[in-house]
Amino acid sequence: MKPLEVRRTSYPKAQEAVISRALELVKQSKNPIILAGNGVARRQAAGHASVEALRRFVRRSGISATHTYMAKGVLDPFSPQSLPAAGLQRPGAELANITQLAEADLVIAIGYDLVEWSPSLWNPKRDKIVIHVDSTAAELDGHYQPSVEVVGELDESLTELAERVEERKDRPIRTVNKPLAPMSKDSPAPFAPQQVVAAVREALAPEDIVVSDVGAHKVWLSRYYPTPVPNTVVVSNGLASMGIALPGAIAAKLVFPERKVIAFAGDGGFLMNVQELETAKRIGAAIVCMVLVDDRLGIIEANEKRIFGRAFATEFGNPGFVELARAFGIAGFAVPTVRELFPTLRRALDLGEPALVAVPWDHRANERIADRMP
Ligand SMILES: Cc1ncc(C[n+]2csc(CCOP(=O)(O)OP(=O)(O)O)c2C)c(N)n1
Repeated sequence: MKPLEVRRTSYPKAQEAVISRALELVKQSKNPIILAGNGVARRQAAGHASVEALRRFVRRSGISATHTYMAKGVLDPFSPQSLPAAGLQRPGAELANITQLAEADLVIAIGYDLVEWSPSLWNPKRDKIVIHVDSTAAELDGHYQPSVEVVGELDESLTELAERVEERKDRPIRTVNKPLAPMSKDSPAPFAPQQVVAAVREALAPEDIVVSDVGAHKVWLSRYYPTPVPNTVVVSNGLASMGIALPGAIAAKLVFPERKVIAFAGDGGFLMNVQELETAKRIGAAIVCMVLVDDRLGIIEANEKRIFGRAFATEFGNPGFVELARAFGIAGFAVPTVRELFPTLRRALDLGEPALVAVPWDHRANERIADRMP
């Protein structure tokens, strides 16, 4: 039986008058901001034309931009106009880092999915003017009542907006995307999230892929992993199902066999679908599973402590992950010091067969997850 043919819906062009109205609102606004969502990267059939057009719109308008975790790669991470990613479902948490969003009078939401990151978190007082730019009409919500809906093919609408927006070079740039302070390479285990994320970035080329699981590690990866190429960081946010990293990485490897693929998972989420190591071995999917070992459901523990002042039953015992990998017939690596993390990752990635790297992970940073980023 042949697989069904992939069919692509094409949407009509956005109305001229609507685009003009949107640009008028941009002109009148004092503190506009762009909030890009995963819709910008989803329709790869357009060859990332939407991403190119979005980046041009950002550059020409001079407006700073943030994006949700699931939209990693849609903005140029090295542009001073790019703000940190947002996606943690906790009031105030991301606004502490993205003050421009807190202060904005106008939000241009592009390809934004409100299920991923609720508008109540960025528009708590419902006082922001919203421009909705997407291929379909807005899903309405008390905190998401667009004044204008630019509905049409995203790449076409963005090209039009980029072309016609007033070119500005005088807008304030207050980026907080500072490079990370160098950390001692000699630190013993467990390793700080920033160190681990930096090692992953160093080990992978821009086109390579990371599939994240769900937990505190997802937040650290989304915030600290510079992503120049769209669809190279796959994050399950919004409904956020744990257990996605390992099967997701196998799928990514099947689609892009020439790219390196890492499954980036907490110990809790990894063990939910650990049986898929057998699949990876059987079908020869050369993925690398990074298991972030902290013997607890990290984000849940941090939330319980914050809300109730203590945590209940969030710690658990783990199997020896190196032995577990070997029991599945795949290579397993331990990483005793952070200095060895990068070379170990490289070795695992170069094996050409599935491998597991057990990474001692410092969960203490989770308690500061809602604070301003260093
Ligand atoms: C299938 C599923 N069950 C439960 C949850 C709720 N949940 C979200 S994060 C989390 C803990 C994740 O722990 P771990 O995988 O160890 O990652 P860490 O937070 O330590 O980085 C839980 C239980 C979920 N998102 N998905």
